[in-house]
Amino acid sequence: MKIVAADVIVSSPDRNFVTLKITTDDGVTGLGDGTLNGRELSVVSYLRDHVVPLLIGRDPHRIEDTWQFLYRSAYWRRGPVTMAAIAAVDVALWDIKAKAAGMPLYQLLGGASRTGIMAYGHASGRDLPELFDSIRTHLALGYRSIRVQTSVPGINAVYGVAAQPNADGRRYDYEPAQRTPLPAEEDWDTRAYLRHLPGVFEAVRNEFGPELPLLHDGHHRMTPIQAARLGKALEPYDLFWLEDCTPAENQEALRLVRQHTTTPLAIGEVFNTVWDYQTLIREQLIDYVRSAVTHTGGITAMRKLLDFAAQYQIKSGIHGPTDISPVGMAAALHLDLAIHNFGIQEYMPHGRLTNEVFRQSFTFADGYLHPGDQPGIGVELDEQAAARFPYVAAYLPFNRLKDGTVHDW
Ligand code: KDG
Ligand code: MG
Repeated sequence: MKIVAADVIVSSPDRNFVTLKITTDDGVTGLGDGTLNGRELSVVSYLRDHVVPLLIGRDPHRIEDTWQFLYRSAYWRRGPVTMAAIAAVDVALWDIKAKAAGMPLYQLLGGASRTGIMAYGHASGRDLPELFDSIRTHLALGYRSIRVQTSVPGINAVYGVAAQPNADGRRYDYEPAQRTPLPAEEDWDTRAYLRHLPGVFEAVRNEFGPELPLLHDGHHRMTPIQAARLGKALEPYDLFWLEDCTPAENQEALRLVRQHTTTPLAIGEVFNTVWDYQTLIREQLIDYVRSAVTHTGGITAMRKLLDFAAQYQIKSGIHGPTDISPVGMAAALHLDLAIHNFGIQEYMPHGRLTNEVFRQSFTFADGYLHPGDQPGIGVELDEQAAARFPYVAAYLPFNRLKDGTVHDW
């Protein structure tokens, strides 16, 4: 088999997606996701200008060799753009291999280790009644694990809270990337957040009881000592995890957090290689790996990362917001089903237009996802539908403190 074409398709049904379609001389096609929220066109150029010419004529079955070739021959290693581009190629090649084998991808990864993939949904509210309604809605939809995000008095717009007004007054509706010429400015106050959040979790536990797994995303905003304090304050409410409590480029910082709290920690959605986790995993400073297949070099690299984590009883919590396309999501689900150290999968259903462009075989029922049993990863791209939605520039917001200082968003 030989690769005869590799096309980069950019579409913006509900939001921007970058999809790589690889075609072989046998007419088998494979899809990979290279979407990097707010920086999509840099991956498009990396693929079109620098990777596609290298793929033509290669044997699509040589996945490990292609991964190593793309990673090492660039000389310039790592980084979100490079690793998203490599991920797109890697997942497309696994899709082709599984289609050629006539099997769903999870079978090639060792077969199913479980019958379903526990997913968590995103509940949020501007106040407690709205938050409780959102949790009830998610429970009614079948979710059995729930992420809780809430507005904070004194802060105008907080990450992860649907229905709050945007900087420009429009409804936020979760999706943080906005189709505006400049990034929207949001505000932040860590002390107000630390004062408010434990009371919210106390109220949620009182209302919904002790059993429901609850998660929370700190979205990189605390210093290590602030994160330690929050983890400790949340201990009575038995969180499934506290995510991205600090900006984790500084892996050593997690030692301090860990010394002070037994709240489980999840980190890594902005990471893109196993090296970002070396200290975190070796010293058991985290409990869950948050990388996305789309941003961390694909199935090949994620499998190695999660096998490394498994040696330290650290589990998966693969990133799955709506800026991961259905292709990236499907790839994650095959891995989730196959690995032993699965923890939980983030799941935010895509919008109607996205589902018109990407036809998916994966299912969600009773709190559990399943990738389906179609050969390959189980996603088809409707290119005519995709062409109806051209790229629209969009940016993630950024934060400023009260005195105007830029803060982590
Ligand atoms: O593009 C940014 C989003 O992927 C990120 O803000 C989502 O933190 C996130 C999450 O946990 O899903
Ligand atoms: Mg997150």
